[in-house]
Amino acid sequence: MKKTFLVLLTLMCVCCCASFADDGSNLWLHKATGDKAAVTLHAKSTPTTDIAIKELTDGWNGGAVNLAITKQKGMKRDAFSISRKRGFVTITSPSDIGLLYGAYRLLQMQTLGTVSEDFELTDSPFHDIRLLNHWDNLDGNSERGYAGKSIFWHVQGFPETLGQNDVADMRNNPLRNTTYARANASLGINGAVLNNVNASPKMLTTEVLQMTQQYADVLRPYGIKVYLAVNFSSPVIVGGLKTADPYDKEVQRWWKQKAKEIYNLIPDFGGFLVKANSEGQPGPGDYGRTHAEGANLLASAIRPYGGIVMWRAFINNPTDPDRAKQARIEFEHLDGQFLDNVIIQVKNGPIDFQPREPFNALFDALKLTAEMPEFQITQEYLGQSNHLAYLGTMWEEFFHEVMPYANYKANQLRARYNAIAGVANTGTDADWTGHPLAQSNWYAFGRMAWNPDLDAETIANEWVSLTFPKLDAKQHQTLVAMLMRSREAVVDYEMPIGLHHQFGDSHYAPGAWDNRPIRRDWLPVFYNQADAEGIGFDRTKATGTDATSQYHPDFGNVMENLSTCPDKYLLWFHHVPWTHRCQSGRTVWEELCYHYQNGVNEARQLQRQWNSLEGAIDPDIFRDVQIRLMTQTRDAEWWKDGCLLYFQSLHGMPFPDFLDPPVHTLEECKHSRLNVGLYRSPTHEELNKVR
Ligand code: GCW
Repeated sequence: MKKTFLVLLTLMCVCCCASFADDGSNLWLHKATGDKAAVTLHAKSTPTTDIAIKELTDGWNGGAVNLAITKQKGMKRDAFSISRKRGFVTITSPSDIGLLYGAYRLLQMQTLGTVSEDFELTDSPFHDIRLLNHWDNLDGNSERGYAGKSIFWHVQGFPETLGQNDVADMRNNPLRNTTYARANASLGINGAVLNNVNASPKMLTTEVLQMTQQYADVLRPYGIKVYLAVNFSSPVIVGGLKTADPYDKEVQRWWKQKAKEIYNLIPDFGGFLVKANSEGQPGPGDYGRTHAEGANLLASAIRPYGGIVMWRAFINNPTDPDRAKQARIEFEHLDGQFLDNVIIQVKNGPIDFQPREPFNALFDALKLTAEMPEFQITQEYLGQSNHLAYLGTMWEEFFHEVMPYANYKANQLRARYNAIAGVANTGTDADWTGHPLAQSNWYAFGRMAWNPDLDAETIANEWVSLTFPKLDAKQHQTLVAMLMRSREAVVDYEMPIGLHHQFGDSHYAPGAWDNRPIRRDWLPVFYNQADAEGIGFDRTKATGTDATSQYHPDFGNVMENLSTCPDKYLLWFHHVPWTHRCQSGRTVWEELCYHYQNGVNEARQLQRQWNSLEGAIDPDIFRDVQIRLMTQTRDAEWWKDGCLLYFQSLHGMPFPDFLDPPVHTLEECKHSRLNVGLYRSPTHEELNKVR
């Protein structure tokens, strides 16, 4: 009796621990079923097929599985087919990585409940290169990272103390590393730039290259290539040369030598990502050379090995009074001058990852040069890891614009390299992304990189089912609804009707009044152009900066014309009087009030919806998100009060009746330090200590 009781108690403990031990670290990955599936491989075994077999053996509970390599004409290397006949599953692909992708898809379908007795499907990625860009620094910090420290680099006092044991999380914590690799592979993400685009020249030292090699070895079996962001001055700083001029023979030799060293260590090294002559970074412009001359220097060094150079179009130097026009101005005239292993990496919008931007007019401007979009998964301007902002809806909007108006698909398909990148939101926090629900953004990026035709809601449904499989239908719908409205809520309180870049220094708190003596085109007042008469940034051909002409007329003319410009872009393209009537029928002043209020209301609604899930979600995660949502509502109020009181101070009009009266004064808002004391989720190590 005593023994039975003890066994029962132990069992209860195990069950309780199992159900309460969810720290979010498993992401959307399936859990082992306990059964062992019979998996047969009809191909040469590789480390990648070993992983596929293990995943299926542990995770699949629907009968035997066959894995086979089949070469089919016209089938992409990463594509796969899955068929199930009389309960017997066969996965085929031209490659081992395709088999792994197929295995993950099958396991996802199992959790989603979409496996039927007989079915057949084939899937193939649209983009060939699907990358995460980690803005991680060697010292362990991550630029615009809000989920703890870098998962790659924790090098104290680099390089003096660099020793064999001085390695990052990846090696110290293999389980966690494998999760990173599995998570990416489960989505088809096949590359990672391991460091910040504001790149330390030390990345190209032999010590760091050796560490990079270790990452490459861990990630390779999962089909993930490593890439590095490099500093254009590396030949000077690391190589000790006098110049980094692309036309200098020594410099050319240095890059060739470096490429050789890298490929000796990492034969499948992906290539370089470069931020040049932007925000203080060195570049070919320092020597009177063009971006093409700079990019080709690096591209020719790694071309023999099959490497690529991703050259960023984010050239944030004041060469035109309107920053929104800059990328196109800088690159259009260089079309045709780049080597064919150079891809121009273009932020989705023309300014800088704002909560809503029209697409960057550089897309479709280049006819002979490959371009790739850069999304920002980390929420630099969308409440960081405090606010819920599911970005699937933002990227869906991007693809809906860029496909018809910038020939997106045709341009991608004609290029030798067809790629897409997302700035990662990963860090050492136990749940990887700071905000537990921000995992959905990593997931959505991967899914859309694979298939840009997927809609945000389908992806949200998938993610919720995979991450919270125990929710009932109503709870599931509640969470999906939260995700689907969340980004628009942030837009409402941070940039209603196209009013962009209203951030204080931290890119977090409101700063509509900010007029410090710094670069004008970094300041909110420059972008709102608000005064007693009106508000908005005039980018029309008729009276403004003429950014509208950079677009295809089918898009540009609609934006140019005040009567056709949609309200969501009104203040992006137009400067209008406060009394201007929006398409909604309200005046601009009323419309702004309406959206700020709506943003607060929506934030409150998110709180209510989340609270209704109490008991259905792991208590730690529930509480974590609950606190973040409180912060979000508080911040939405600061945004509403701060911006509206400031605009009112310019024109003196009363608030409409529907507006909740402010609870802060303008002075308070000006001195709010919202970004101080951000709620931070615990790291993996911290959680392990308390458990
Ligand atoms: O969005 C801005 C960020 C910088 C970033 C830069 C860029 C890596 O505020 O932190 O630097 O863009 O994209 O290069």
